[in-house]
This record gives sequence, C-alpha cells and structure tokens, in this order.
Amino acid sequence: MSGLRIYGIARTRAFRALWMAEELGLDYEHLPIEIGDAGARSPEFLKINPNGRLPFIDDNGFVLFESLAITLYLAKKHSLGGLYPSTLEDEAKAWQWSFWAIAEVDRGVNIWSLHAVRLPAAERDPLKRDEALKVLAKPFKVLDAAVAKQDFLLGGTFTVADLNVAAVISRAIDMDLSASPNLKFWLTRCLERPAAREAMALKNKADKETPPDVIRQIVRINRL
Ligand SMILES: N[C@@H](CCC(=O)N[C@@H](CS)C(=O)NCC(=O)O)C(=O)O
Repeated sequence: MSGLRIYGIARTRAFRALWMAEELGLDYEHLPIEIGDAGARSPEFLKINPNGRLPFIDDNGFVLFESLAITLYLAKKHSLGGLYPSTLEDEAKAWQWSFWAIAEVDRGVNIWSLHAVRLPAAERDPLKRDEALKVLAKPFKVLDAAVAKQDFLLGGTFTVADLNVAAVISRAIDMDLSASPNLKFWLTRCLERPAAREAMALKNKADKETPPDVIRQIVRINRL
C-alpha cells in the first residue's frame, strides 16, 4: 500500500482523484463515504476535512481537500515530467485549465446533469437545464477551439490539465455536443483511457446505487 487514502463515494468529485490514482498506478485505499450527516459531515470526518465535503485525501498523514488540488498534487508527486508538466509555462497552463474548469463549467455541468439525467424525471426543471446549457455554450466553444488543432490541452500528450477538465465535464458526455465536435472527440479520447474506464466503472456503479433522496439532498444543499 502506498499509504494514500481517497475519501468519497465515486459518484462525487472523488471520481477525479480516483481517476488520477488509476493513471498513476497507485496502490491506494478507497473509502467510499457518502455526503451529509452520515458521512462527510459526521464528527469523525469533519475532524479530517472541516468543510464537510468530498473528496479529501490522507497521504501518509498529509491531508488535502479540493478535488483538483488533489489531482495536481498526486500528479506532481508521482509523475513530474509525465502527467505533470516540467516547464514553468506548461505548469501554469495546467493550473489555468484547472481553475477555468472549476470557475466556468463545474456548476453548469452539475446543474445540467441533475435536471437532464439524475433527478427522477418528474422532478427535473427544464428551465434550469436550459439555463445551464446557455451558461456552458461560451466556455465549451473556448474548449472546442483549444483542442481543434492538437490532441490534448498542452499539445500532443495527455496531462493533468486534460484529466482535470475532462473529469469536471465528464457528465457532459451524455449531452448533445454536436455544436462542439472537437470537444466531443477530445472528451471521448480522455474518457476511453484505461484508467478513466476504471474510475468511470466505480462512478457508474455508485450512480446506479444512489437513492433519489440523496440526489434531492445534493440539489438542496448546493441550491442546484
Ligand atoms: N470545490 C470542491 C467541491 C466539493 C463538493 O462540493 N463536493 C460535493 C460532492 S461532489 C459535496 O461534498 N457535497 C455535499 C455537501 O456539501 O454536504 C472540490 O472540487 O472538491
């Protein structure tokens, strides 16, 4: 065992950390705890992550929260010059795309997936779904252009920049992406990687096993 523990059921943003751990071939422990009072907000886990949110990791006593900080940390620790760029400029680009994903598309994709796919059909709000699509249209054009002439965000090879952005928008794979064909091919390329498939299998299983009340709780807690 590498001493790395990843906390959070794979349906949550823990998926991002799991995908990275799989890319790196790490021998990690996955603790698939739930959101809310029975899980991340219980006194036991609030002691580790006072935010009460998922994911967080404990890497041999080093605790870290924020999903994309976790992926950047793991990539730099285990794959400097590989998944993690070795030049100052490419490192900055990886941060750029990671912050961009959180700021520009994370919430929109989440709202879209809840109101297009994950909530029971009768409880989906088409206005929220359509508004999310409007919010996503411009940033998706930016991403589409970024991968129009190169296979990956930093050039010819897959890096943590691709993993972070693709993981944040992974649920958009169920969207009609015909207006962003380059984005669609790039996202498919990223999600077809063996490590992504492993993590997606965990996520899909968790999705299937999630009761509607938990989905309702997600909508309520985060006002989505
Ligand atoms: N920016 C944080 C967001 C963490 C977050 O909101 N996690 C969700 C699960 S995907 C959560 O724990 N929600 C339940 C809650 O806030 O109680 C990250 O990327 O790690």
